[in-house]
Amino acid sequence: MAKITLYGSLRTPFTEKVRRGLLYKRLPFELCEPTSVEDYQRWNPKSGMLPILYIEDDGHEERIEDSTEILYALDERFPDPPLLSTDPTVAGQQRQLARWSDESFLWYYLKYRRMVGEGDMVLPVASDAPRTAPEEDEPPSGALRRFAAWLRAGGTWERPITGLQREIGMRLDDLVNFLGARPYFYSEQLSVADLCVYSMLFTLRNGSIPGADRLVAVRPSLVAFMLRVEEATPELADPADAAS
Ligand SMILES: N[C@@H](CCC(=O)N[C@@H](CS)C(=O)NCC(=O)O)C(=O)O
Repeated sequence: MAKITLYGSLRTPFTEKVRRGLLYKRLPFELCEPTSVEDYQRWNPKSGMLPILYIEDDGHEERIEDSTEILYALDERFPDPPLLSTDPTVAGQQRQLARWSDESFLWYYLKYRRMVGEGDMVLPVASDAPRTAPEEDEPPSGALRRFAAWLRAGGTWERPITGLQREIGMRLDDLVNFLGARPYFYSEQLSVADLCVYSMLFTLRNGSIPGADRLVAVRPSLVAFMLRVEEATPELADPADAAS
């Protein structure tokens, strides 16, 4: 049996996505969360990015990075249950939605960070680890700040955060439409698309962007979808539950 270790912070959608993928496939694994910025480079010397998955089998170690790529690699290696439909048209839709979800929600998150003046990502580490406070710039004058806000809002007086929430709400409506009456996106079975969408909704629900938790909560079909994914990916209470 392969030894699987997932390195990454559970505060990010990317690690949560892979964790759920492993649970769905009932694969036992160890989770190691970073406690310092150095852990990123140590666990992934190639790019310094987490999550990364190590699979050790018969003395051979494979390292896979990028959460969605990890899911595809897991699916090739442990195909049951599959993470893509056997129908190539549906599989194409699932791949496309996975990509759309990864890109669009990250884009909104980065937009929010820029909006609050924290453009550079602070690497997530376990909450008890020491953090360095970002250096504070001189605050701009009142008139300049108002003008910058007006520009950010596309020449309207809508507060930037309200505009962002409105845009995220529209993306969530897109998801409601894509899902329709099916239990999962484009299929009766869970796929890579569902794990990608779930992880983004999970992060929105956890307050990564102010007000986004409510945007999810007021869309019952997305709330029910999240519950369905959680039920399909229960924790491995005991190694005996795991696939052999
Ligand atoms: N596309 C990657 C994104 C992962 C990612 O952005 N990880 C961030 C933490 S949230 C990271 O490791 N950043 C390290 C760095 O930028 O040096 C994935 O899906 O895994």
